[in-house]
Formats: sequence, structure tokens, C-alpha cells
Amino acid sequence: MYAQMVKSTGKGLKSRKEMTPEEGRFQDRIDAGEKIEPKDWMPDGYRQTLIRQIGQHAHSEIVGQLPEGNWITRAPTLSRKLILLAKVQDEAGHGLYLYCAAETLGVSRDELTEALHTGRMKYSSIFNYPTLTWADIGAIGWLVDGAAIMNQVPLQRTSYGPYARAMVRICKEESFHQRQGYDIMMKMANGTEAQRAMAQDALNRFWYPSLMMFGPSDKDSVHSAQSMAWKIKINTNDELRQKFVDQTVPQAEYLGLTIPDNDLKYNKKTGHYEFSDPDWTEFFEVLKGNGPCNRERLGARVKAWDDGAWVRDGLMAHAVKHSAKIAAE
Ligand code: FAQ
Repeated sequence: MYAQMVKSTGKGLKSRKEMTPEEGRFQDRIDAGEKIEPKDWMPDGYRQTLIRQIGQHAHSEIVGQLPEGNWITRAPTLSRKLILLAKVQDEAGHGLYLYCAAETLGVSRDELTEALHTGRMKYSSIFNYPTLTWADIGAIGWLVDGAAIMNQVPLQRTSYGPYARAMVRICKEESFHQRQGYDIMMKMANGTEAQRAMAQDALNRFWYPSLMMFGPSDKDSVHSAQSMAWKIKINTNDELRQKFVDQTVPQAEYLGLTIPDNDLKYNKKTGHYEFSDPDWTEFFEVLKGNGPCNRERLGARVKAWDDGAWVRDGLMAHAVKHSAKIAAE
């Protein structure tokens, strides 16, 4: 179902000798830490890799509204409802900044949307899991936004200017999102027996899918080497996953909740936690479209797009009338 829309090099890294003079000068700029801007020359693979990553990122923000949106009408208090509404609205904004950043690379918003709807582009695996209880909203804020921040903070230093700048604002907002999630978890973990059990259950279900957000292990990561040479990615998938575990385990301990991993242990020598890998077979199945909610999520996006056709048609008709009026003046 999910063939990739655009392939980056996929052929391994070019040595300096193999690079054309233009590619060599481009790599020098990257190595010197310069930002690449939309009108600058760039290798086609760099452009295509960015379109793939930024587009996938944008789609994730948009599809990511669905699991949380599921709880807006059922939030336990008016205050929680307002906060969740604002958070979901922020995610829509993040999607828009990212689509704009992708557009600077010469791809249209319609092309990206079409690629998502026909399964040629991906969105984050995490959003194919259901939100069964209110505690899941806490777990998403705490773990999913926590993982998103861990991945996105380094992306503020990514080599492509428009992407790096979009990340600055997104990261600020994601920090609030993470706090609201942790705040929900604190309330639940310190609540009644039933609430505590709900919080533990949410952690049990979201732990491994959150670890999967960082992508396959480094040995299976197709794009990391080239993306890191181009400074599109700053860290490998495993580096970020480790940082996330190191940050999150003490937070779970503070909540009095148990990470669902019997092999989790702190290694004093390395200063890092050792942990079990997620089930990579499950991860690749989700990527193929076979996760618990893939069909539902994509179906909801396609329906929203079709239902909104009259709004787009109306806006286009208005724009045509408006420009005709200006031309006649
Ligand atoms: N899900 O070679 P790599 C958020 C694919 S934002 C689906 O390692 P790469 C905010 C990958 O595309 C969350 N597919 O790939 C929020 C490739 O397939 P392809 C989104 C995945 O690109 C919170 C193949 O596997 N964040 O959550 C995933 O170098 C709460 C091989 O992998 C971003 O997108 C996955 N988890 O590294 C919203 C951050 N992982 O395309 C609402 C930007 C890998 O060749 C509520 N993206 N794949 O067919 C990145 O940093 C990178 O793209 C990675 C993957 C790290 C995700």
C-alpha cells in the first residue's frame, strides 16, 4: 500500500571523487554549516529526500489530529476540553507550516495530499493506534509529543532553511503539548485505583509504538547515512530512541508507573538505560497499511477532503471573480 512517492539516492553515499563540481560545492556548504535556501542549487536527491521527509512530517501532524480529536467531545472537564482543542488546533498549524516548507521545494500541496490519499506517502506509524481511554490522551502528550520533540529539536539545525525555521516554532508548541500530557498522567496516576490502572494501561499500549516513531534500527534505516551527510538528519534513529528512553524512564518512575519492559535496566557504566526493541515485524506491518487503524485514519482524511470540496470550489470561484474585478478596474 505504501510505496514511496520519491526515492532519495538509495544508492549509498557518493565519494568526493564521484561528485560533480556542483555537488562538491553543495557538500562544502553543508559541511560549513550553511543553510540551503529554496532558490539555491541543490542535488535532486536532496530535494526529493526533503520532500519525502517534510511531506511525511506534515501528513503526520494532520493525521495525528484524529486520535486526539476522538476525545474532544468526551474530555472530563471543560478546562481539559479547551486545552485539548487548542492542542489539536496547534497540530493543524504545524501541518500547515510544514506543507508550506515542502512547497518551497517545488511540490504543490495538492500533489502531497493526493500522494497521502493514494497511499504513496506515509505518515507516522504512531497514529495508527487507537485512543481507547482518556488516559491515552495523557500518554500521547507525554510519550508521543515527547518523542516528537526529541526528534524535532535537532531538526531546528537541519540544513534546509525553511524546514529548520518551521521547527523552531513547532518545538516551542510541542513542549506545551508534552506538559499537558504529563499533567493528565499525574492526575490519573495520583487518582483512584481505576484511574491509576487506566494510566498504566495507556503506558503499556503506547510505550513500544512511541519507540517505533524514531524509525527502524540504524542497521535497517535506508536513508540515514545520506540524510546525515546532507544534515537533513542530525542524529541516527537509535541515538534519538536512546535519548528518549533515558529521559522518559525517570518520568515514569516519578508517576509511579512501570515501563512495560522486563529487561529495562540502568547501566551505570554507560549512563544509559538498556531496553527491549519494539516488535519490528509489527512496525513494518503498520507501514504496509496493516496497523489497527490505518484504514480508518486514511478513510477519515479522504472523507474530510471530499466533504470539503465545496469550500475549495467556493474559494476558487471567489478568487476568480475577485481577480476579474481587479483586472476590470
Ligand atoms: N512511521 O530510512 P529511515 C508528531 C519509514 S510528528 C512511518 O530511517 P528516515 C507530532 C521511512 O519513511 C511525528 N514510516 O527513514 C504530533 C522510510 O520509508 P520510505 C512525525 C516510518 O526518513 C504529536 C523507511 O521507514 N515526525 O508526532 C517511520 O531517514 C501528537 C526507512 O526509515 C516526523 O516525521 C515511522 N515512525 O527516518 C502530532 C519527523 N519511521 O519513505 C499529533 C521528521 C521510518 O523510504 C499528536 N522525520 N519510516 O518509504 C524524520 O525525522 C525521519 O523521517 C524519521 C525516519 C526519523 C521518522
